[in-house]
Amino acid sequence: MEKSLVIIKPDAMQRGLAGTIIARLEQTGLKMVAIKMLHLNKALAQEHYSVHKNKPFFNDLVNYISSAPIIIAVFQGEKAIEVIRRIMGATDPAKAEAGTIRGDFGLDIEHNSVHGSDSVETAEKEIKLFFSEDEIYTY
Ligand code: IDP
Ligand code: MG
Repeated sequence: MEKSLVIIKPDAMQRGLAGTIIARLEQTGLKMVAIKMLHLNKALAQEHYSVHKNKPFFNDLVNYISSAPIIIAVFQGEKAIEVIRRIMGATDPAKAEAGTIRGDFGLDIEHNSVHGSDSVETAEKEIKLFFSEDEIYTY
């Protein structure tokens, strides 16, 4: 059983796509075990994206993700990380296949609607950043 952290990014929130994206995630058979709405401050945004701190797009990305409220959730199940990466599609919506979340809804490489963890280690770190243990449910 794996857990993955998902973020519904500001571009999706602002277009009323949160429910649609959550439905697609649930349709995979993965179970939603935690969810909250947050308006990230800069420090938390920088921490979440710290692996990208030397990238040219880092400041823009931090400003974007902290620009408006987002939904942060944890999905759990077999191969949760890989399953979510697959249904999200490629980072750049222009390259993401039709039928993927980014292929269908992403606006551009930055405003690509959704985040999903990329490895077990990253998922653990990301989940800890946003959720305490008692906010993650078993049912
Ligand atoms: P991922 O979200 O598919 O894992 P990463 O390479 O980890 O992609 O990048 C994290 C986020 O940074 C992307 O989802 C996107 O919002 C943004 N990003 C990635 N590459 C670029 C870029 O070249 N220009 C602007 N923003 C980018
Ligand atoms: Mg990534």
